Amino acid sequence: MLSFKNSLLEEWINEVVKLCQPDSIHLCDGSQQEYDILMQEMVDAGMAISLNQEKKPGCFLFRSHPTDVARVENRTFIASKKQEDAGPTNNWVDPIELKATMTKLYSGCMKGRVLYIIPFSMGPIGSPISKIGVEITDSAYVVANMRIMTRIGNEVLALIEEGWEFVKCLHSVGKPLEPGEKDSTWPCAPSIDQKYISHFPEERLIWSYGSGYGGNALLGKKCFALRIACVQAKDEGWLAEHMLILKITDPKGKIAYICGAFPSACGKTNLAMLTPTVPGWKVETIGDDISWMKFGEDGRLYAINAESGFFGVVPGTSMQSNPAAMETIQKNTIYTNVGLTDDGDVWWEGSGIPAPEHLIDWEGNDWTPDCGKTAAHANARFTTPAAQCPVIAPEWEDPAGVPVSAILIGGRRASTIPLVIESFNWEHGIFLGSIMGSETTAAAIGLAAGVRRDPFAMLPFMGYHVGDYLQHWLDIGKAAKDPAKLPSIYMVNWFRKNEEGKFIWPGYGENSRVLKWIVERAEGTGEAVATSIGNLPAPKALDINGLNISENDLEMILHVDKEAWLAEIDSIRENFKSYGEKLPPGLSSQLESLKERLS
Ligand code: GTP
Ligand code: SPV
Ligand code: MN
Repeated sequence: MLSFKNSLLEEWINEVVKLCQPDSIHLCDGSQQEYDILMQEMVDAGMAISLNQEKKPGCFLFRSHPTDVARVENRTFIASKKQEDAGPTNNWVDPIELKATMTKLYSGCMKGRVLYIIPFSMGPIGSPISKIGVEITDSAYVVANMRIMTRIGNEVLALIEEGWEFVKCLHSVGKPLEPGEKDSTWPCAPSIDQKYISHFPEERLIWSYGSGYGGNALLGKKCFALRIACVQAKDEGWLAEHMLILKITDPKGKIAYICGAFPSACGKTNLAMLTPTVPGWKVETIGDDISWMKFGEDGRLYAINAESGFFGVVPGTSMQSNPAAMETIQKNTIYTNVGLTDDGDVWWEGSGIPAPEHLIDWEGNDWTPDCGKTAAHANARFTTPAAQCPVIAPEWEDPAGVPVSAILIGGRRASTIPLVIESFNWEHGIFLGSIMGSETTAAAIGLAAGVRRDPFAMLPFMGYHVGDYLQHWLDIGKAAKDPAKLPSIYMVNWFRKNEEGKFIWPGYGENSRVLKWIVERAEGTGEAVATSIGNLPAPKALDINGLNISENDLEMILHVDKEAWLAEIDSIRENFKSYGEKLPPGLSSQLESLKERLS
């Protein structure tokens, strides 16, 4: 029996211990020494590879099981008491039934393993916007990743002992060990239908079983900071969103903070760390994945980064595309599912470094450039401390957060959506957020290719009914003391393609040209033309000085394709219909007005 001053914590932990039957228990203090010991144990057990210490000091490589490589959306459940509260976009199971199923799985599931207790804070410890969780897990890999991605250990436990509320997060890889059985290098449940990523929103409870990867297992991230937190946010009048946060400084030194919602693997990390190509402008990072926003005393929305590390997509990361990320991941970084070179370094596709003649691929097999397979998995990830990022903003951990001037929303759209659209007003902005779509990526397993609607990039992360979620965004607008202080909302699209299937817009650092126009709009100097879909940059308002783009291409990415938009309207209407009665009426009338403006 473990004992704590906080009786809720004590009861819960002892209940879990009794159910899961671990061999031993480890309460994480969060120290460097603890991290080092865990890493050494995993290296000794053959689960981790310590990389070449001269090239990559403090870095490790893990290879996951080939079936356990990304989030599993079809095994992710919102078990609210009533099905209608989960809504049409979530997998719902009755909580009593789900608990019965999972209790059987959890029975004895930690046999032969250590049960780790991780007290963690999402957001700076003690900030009025932060919240606390406790993850119980049987994975040392999870402990190591949580230590980078969140603030863990004694300081957080002290707050819980003082009586702070905490979210209960239970995780098991789902692979108990028989006496004497040798562990595998990446234990997980043997089949996909034994994996459960379950959320009980009314109880603020998470039960995850069977996967050790990313958002399935690091429960502070998508499970808590988005799916549970967005329910808390609705109840308490704030926002928990899948957004990067960046700081931008203009040549005169004027600062603005911008949040951006993009679906998984659609460019948040890259945008958050961008190196502007427009002279005199500077971008610094506050966060790259999760933004929690609350109204401040002055009536503005203030955002914090809920995390303290980056769990970023590796393939495509290079000195060309994202030098700041490249610099960040040279030390103290965990790599999962990339290639291992013969000299103990890492390699991946799109690294900008020529492929070595031989390496060991992410599945542990010999690899040569002509072998027909990629060395890294498409959803290979780095886990790296945010504090190491060369462009992290000094105020990134300010407990008060940063005041948000603009919100970007965008996905991967080969056609239809122009480079940037400014919303007419808050309600129109929420409408644009509600109709967001994106081509699917490798960040989740088993998604059909093609465009899917992904409102505010939250489709896989909404802990409640999509209609109520969109209504909450509208309510936030109504709750603003001074509507003029609400952030302006912009839809962007870096991914429009030409007839040859090539991206028209160069993207990455060149996206600073769009940010510049947005900042100038806020300052009152940027010029726009009103169109049927929203305000677009006036001719010449977008700074393309020094950019190698043809007139024709520029026209194409700023063009309002009426035919395509009319087709889009039909598809949006279908989608809205699937939301049922809870679709906010304001959004259907936005759709009808759009149709009128287009015809
Ligand atoms: P999650 O961590 O899954 O939430 O992803 P993310 O939204 O942070 O995406 P990330 O920045 O890691 O980018 C994912 C992929 O998109 C990478 O392969 C990038 O190279 C690519 N990408 C990012 N920005 C751009 C851009 O401006 N243009 C183009 N063409 N590709 C981009
Ligand atoms: C995403 O898929 O949006 C991610 C990676 O940020 S994961 O943490 O696995 O969800
Ligand atoms: Mn993400």
